[in-house]
Amino acid sequence: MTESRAADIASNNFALLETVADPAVVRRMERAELETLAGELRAFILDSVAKTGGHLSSNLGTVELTVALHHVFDTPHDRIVWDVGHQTYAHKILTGRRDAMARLRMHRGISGFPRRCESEYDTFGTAHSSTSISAALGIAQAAKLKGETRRVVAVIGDGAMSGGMAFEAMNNAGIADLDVLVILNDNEMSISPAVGALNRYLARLLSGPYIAARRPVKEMLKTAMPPVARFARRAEEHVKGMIVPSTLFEELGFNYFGPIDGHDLDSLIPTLRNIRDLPGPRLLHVITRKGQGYKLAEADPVMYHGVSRFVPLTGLKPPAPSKPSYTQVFGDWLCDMAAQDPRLVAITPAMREGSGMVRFAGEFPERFFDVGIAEQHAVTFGAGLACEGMVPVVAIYSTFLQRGYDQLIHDVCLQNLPVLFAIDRAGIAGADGATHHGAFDLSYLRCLPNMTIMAPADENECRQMLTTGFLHAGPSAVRYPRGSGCGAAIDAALVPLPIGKAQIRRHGHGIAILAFGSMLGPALAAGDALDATVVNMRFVKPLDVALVLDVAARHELVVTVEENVVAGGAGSGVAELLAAHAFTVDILHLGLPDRFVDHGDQNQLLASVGLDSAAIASAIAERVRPARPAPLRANRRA
Ligand SMILES: Cc1ncc(C[n+]2csc(CCOP(=O)(O)OP(=O)(O)O)c2C)c(N)n1
Repeated sequence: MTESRAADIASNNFALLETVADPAVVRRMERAELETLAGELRAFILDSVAKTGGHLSSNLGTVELTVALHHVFDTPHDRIVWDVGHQTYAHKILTGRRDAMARLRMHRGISGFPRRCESEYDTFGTAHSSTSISAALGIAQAAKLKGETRRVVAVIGDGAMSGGMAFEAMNNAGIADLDVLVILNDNEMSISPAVGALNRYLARLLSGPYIAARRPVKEMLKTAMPPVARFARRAEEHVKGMIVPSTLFEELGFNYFGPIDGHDLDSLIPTLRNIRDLPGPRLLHVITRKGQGYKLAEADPVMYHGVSRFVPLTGLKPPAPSKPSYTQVFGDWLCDMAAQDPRLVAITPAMREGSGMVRFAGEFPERFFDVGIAEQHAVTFGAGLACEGMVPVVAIYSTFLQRGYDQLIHDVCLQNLPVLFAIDRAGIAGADGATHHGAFDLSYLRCLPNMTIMAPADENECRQMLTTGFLHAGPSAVRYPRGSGCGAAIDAALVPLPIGKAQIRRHGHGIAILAFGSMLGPALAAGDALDATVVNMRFVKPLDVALVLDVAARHELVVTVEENVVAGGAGSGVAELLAAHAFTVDILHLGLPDRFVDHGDQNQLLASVGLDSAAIASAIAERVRPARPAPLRANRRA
């Protein structure tokens, strides 16, 4: 960051930016003003994210691209579809949400991702990657069917381009006869350095003779008026076919342009102008740098990918030592288990840092596989490894495992293969919001034959359960929440737990609370307040049948508590079990509601959905309070 820009931040000098009520103002701006606007926008993003936390590197990298897009395209009539959407802060600021950035990702504040309900400029809701080309094609197809004239642009990063959906959409786009512009924002990074053959190919495109051969035609295209550009394109295709191999994108039916400097408005604006009305699928390859303009983020884009609050002049400070997170517990267990068992291999779909695998990747590089943003492939790759006697651990966020669901059913469970799923961010994820909460995994896993599902109540139990799953002969899952647990000592030997055994943690009267995983702590507190029996269920599948039946027989009210939607969750499993044994007992299911929960502070959100100890106690008290003719009795219908 330059001295003057730092001074701008200090003096809050966003004079031009403050005149931008909507993108129409950007469209009217002169070239010099656009440069100033981009500078202010970058400073504003840095200043704002430093106060709220959020995605930083990716947003600093897309400032000029965003300015150029809103300058050249008639938004919102023209549709811009952002992939992942973590890089849309400049877009939000230019589309009327500058002041709202002060409450970015906070409860009742704006989301960190595009949302259709937030702005008409947010054409498609995202946060899971690789959807933009599909959505853009759908939008373009709808315009064609309705006879509407609008331009449609998908902006996708090289990381997101590695996802299967992006390939499926490209395959379709090549024959779809739709006018779609795909902008490939290539910064050679996913969250960590981008991996895979496509990434290597893009790097070759940048350095190879191909670029040199087509540069003169591209220069012409940059400055030409559209009719000339069309001629230039035909000429280029002719020349290109004779002297250079066509790009992968051209082979797929796209007209390929670039690569151009994505921080240079003099490249971006004329190029976008000249190609915006060309027919058919086009791909513009734009080169940007993550963290652009903020030296610390440029030097370490991984650390500055997602940040908490910090001071821009000094940068992020290493976090103060605190209780280890479940993610760290998993990462350490992975290394310990790998040291002991050479069959262990670990797979991540592009989440090395987030899933706590940096240490493992360093210590066991030959057994570490980052497969890119490719959850479906990650699961089936694991299945293949398991077929040959390896024991794969697929480390994956609950929300992203949703992408690999058929693979889980068809490739893993159906073949009863020993793949261990280490499912992080299970439950309320916090500031990333509805797209990232792990709200459904217990429901979608529980119905799968052969699956063993565990939910640890503390860090040590997490370690024990991972060992249990690893040594189990079939598919298994350990799901744990974001953040740290209760601070239990982490000293468990690598020995398995008895499968399907729960543990009574408190003996009480009248009420039995069956707590799953992260809910044990609040359930124990509620149990103290209500003198209730509290059970640490440990296993969601198989349930401890004998213990559940016994507890149900000895209490008037059975309460299930889980950090998963109530619908089809662990509590449903308990109800099904009781019904199967013809047991009648009053049951109360507590869990996540049947609606998408917004973003905000994790604890605040848990309280708001009734999953902290006070809310659990009051929900139970409420249930017990209504006058009932006689105390309910658990009775076996013989
Ligand atoms: C399906 C899915 N898996 C994983 C993620 C987590 N994730 C968020 S951003 C990101 C990297 C995206 O890289 P790229 O598209 O190149 O954008 P950049 O941040 O480099 O600008 C990943 C893996 C996700 N959002 N969606």
